[in-house]
Amino acid sequence: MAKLIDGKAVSQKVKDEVRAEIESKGLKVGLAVVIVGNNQASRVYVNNKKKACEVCGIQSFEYALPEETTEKELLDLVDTLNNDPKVNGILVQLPLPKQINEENVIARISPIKDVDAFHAVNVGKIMIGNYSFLPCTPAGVMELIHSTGTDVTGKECVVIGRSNIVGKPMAMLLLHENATVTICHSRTKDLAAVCRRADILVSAVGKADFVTADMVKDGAIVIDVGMNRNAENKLCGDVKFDEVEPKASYITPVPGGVGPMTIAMLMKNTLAAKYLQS
Ligand code: L34
Repeated sequence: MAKLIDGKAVSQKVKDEVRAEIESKGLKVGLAVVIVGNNQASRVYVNNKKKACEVCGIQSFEYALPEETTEKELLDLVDTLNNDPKVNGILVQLPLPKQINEENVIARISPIKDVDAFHAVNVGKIMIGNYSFLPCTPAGVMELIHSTGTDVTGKECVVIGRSNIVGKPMAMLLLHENATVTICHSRTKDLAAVCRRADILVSAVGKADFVTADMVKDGAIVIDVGMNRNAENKLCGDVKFDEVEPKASYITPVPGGVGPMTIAMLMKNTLAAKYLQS
């Protein structure tokens, strides 16, 4: 029987710390949240981010733009937010409608307001190990691993997925803590065998029921970054929870695992941005 890692509780602790610091120092901190179009999941995530801002005493400024927004219009908004002193952090929720090039938008955000840590400058700094912001989802995963009392040093860690947003930075953060890291992807040969080596298995694939019991070593820590809908439109992760849970030592649920942590780390980054700018 695995112990469940309570992402809600760990994220609440992080948010409490952010709030306590903002209150005790009397800081004025602002986050601009930009959402383009009518993606339902994005709407939920953005609402959760706004709620978290309230909990932390961060002022949120929402910009909800229509589906047909042009790239130029969005880039102009980013310029305005870059120059607005009340805005310490800029978050442009992804994915964006297809007429807008995400790379161009990310590149336009001032690196000192880039609370997602998606800008090439911040990605580069993370790679060197000298960073201002950590990417929210991977940083949240590290917090969840720490919450189990596990020392990552020397552990075999396997990350499934190689996206710029999760897989690649995830591997880097594990490496910074002296793990032996393997990144798997769609071309990996004998994925199950590679995963079975993992003391810590992080799945960021985006497919329901992708991680099955035969891919998990007895006693492994299993972190599920997936955020999928199954056939009944129910939210579920990448991990076939019912069969993997008995083998794992610790496992994250979906919902209530990595998702809330992503948001808590965004709050932390927004506070860090405030310091960076003052
Ligand atoms: N720019 N785009 C940008 N930054 C990000 O960090 C994200 N991400 C991903 C999608 N696009 C982004 C998020 O915010 C995924 N993501 C995210 C954030 C929060 C939650 C899920 C994904 C979340 O709140 N999850 C809840 C359940 C939500 C529900 O009920 O649908 C949970 O408990 O997991």
